[in-house]
Amino acid sequence: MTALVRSYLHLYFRPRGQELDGDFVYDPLVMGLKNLRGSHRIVHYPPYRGFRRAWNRPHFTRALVLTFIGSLTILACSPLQLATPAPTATPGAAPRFTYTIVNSYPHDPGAFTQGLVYENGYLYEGTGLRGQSTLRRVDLNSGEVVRSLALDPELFGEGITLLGDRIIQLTLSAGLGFVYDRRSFSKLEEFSFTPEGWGLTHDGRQLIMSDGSAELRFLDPDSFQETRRLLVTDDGFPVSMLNELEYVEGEIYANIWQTDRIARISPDTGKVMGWIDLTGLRAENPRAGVLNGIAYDSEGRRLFVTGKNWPELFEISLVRE
Ligand SMILES: [Ca+2]
Repeated sequence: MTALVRSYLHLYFRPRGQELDGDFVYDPLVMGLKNLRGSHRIVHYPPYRGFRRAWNRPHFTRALVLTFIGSLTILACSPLQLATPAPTATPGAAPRFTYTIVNSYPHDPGAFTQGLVYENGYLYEGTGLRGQSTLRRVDLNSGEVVRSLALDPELFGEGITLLGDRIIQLTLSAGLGFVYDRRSFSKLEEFSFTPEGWGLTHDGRQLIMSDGSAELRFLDPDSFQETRRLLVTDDGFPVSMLNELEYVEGEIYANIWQTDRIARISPDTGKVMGWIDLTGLRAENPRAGVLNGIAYDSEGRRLFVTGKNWPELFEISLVRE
């Protein structure tokens, strides 16, 4: 090691004009350059000064290589690296919660659940898949579908929310949303948005929608114009695949697509304030898909969850780990 350091010092601080014969034989980097450039170009300098001479000197080229390697190292440690999305739904420092089942209710196993809300003993559910998408009102206790509206078979239904007397429903990729009368399900108006519609909820003032990214969009509930975006992060890392949403006691709950986790998100900062792990809740029924339905009874303070084609819907209470 000492000989190697001495050889580098000799290479950098040797008297001007001294040739490299004999030096590069124990310098691994110069040896590498020798192989790349040919030894005759290392040993024999052109007889003039200037950039070309400097360029042809191996220590100049080596400095370029070292600068390049150093730049890569700095880049690897830079904040840009920290901005790289973390694996979806990997919990960071936020508190973790598991659950206990308080009640279970029948749920239509044919319902590809994409949106879920609760009011006055009924669930309002939006289902997906082209040709099977619906908006439905479901009796909580019996699971009976008491009203159903089929969407155009070309459309893929997504998230829904209930705001006053209106039900608002998104579609996946058509850029189209619908507003219905809550009681009759008659269509009141349509609106457009970009890029995709996934989950939908509201905070009493604005609609909040997800699109599968790590950003939530806030929309004016009358004009449907975007008013704000919120980047959701956990321990500094963006959390993508935000799906079905529910506004619960001042927090935004979000299913993380294709996982058994729900993120509890601060609507002010976008930080994940807690993770709910629902592992084990999904039925062993082979038709049952991923967790994808959160509804909250704000009067009874009951939290309901279900999933795509799950045969049951659960009321759960959270348990801090
Ligand atoms: Ca919901």
